[in-house]
Amino acid sequence: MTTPPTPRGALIAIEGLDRAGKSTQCDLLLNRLISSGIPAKLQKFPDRSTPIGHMINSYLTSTSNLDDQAIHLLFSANRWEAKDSILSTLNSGTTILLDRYIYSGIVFSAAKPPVPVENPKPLSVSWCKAPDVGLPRPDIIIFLNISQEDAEKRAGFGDERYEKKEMQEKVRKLFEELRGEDSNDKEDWWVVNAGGTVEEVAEEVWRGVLEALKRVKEGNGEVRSI
Ligand code: FDM
Ligand code: MG
Repeated sequence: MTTPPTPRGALIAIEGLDRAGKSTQCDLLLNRLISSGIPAKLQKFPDRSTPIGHMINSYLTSTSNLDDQAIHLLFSANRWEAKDSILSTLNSGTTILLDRYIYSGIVFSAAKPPVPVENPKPLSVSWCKAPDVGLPRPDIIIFLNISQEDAEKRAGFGDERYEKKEMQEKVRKLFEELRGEDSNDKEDWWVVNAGGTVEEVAEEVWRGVLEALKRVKEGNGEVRSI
């Protein structure tokens, strides 16, 4: 008799605006999965620990400057360098929580104001999406949705490059566009009202996770691609 193969883990992306509570929810969720007997791991993007991640970190903390296109490709490369490890972790039966993924990658780059001389047009969503085509596709994207009003009630921004009100407003609009963009992708988005208490949000997030686990169980075992 052969033993049945280990079912693969689920790939769960957590996305949202700054101050929506992504990191808090990722930590809670990781603990809940593990204490429910579901092996799980957290993978944050950008992953600042790799050589590419170091370049991204110096850009975000404004110790270096880069073309909008060049930094965009570095964020994508930072995901590509994690691809094999993501796939082997999933295939070994461990669920992965992604704290930001290609969706942040698309909207933050496309939200940047055009540089007047060198780059007079904003980067288009389709241009921004292209380098990520082929990466593992999440089984669900849990989007922590927070109103402008609720976001403003929370603690202020830090000093990193994108932590400015105008940028965040554009990011909000672009996330909305992205969620409504393509009817094939629509079912991938699980929108959670992130304006509630930490516990209320965690409950809604958990329902999204159960949905992802169900999809994996009903699927053919393969990880889809972007
Ligand atoms: N960000 C994040 C991008 O611009 N592109 C990406 O591909 C990713 C993953 O980096 F402002 C932005 C979003 C945020 C900044 O993210 C740093 P954290 O979560 O604060 O480390
Ligand atoms: Mg940040």
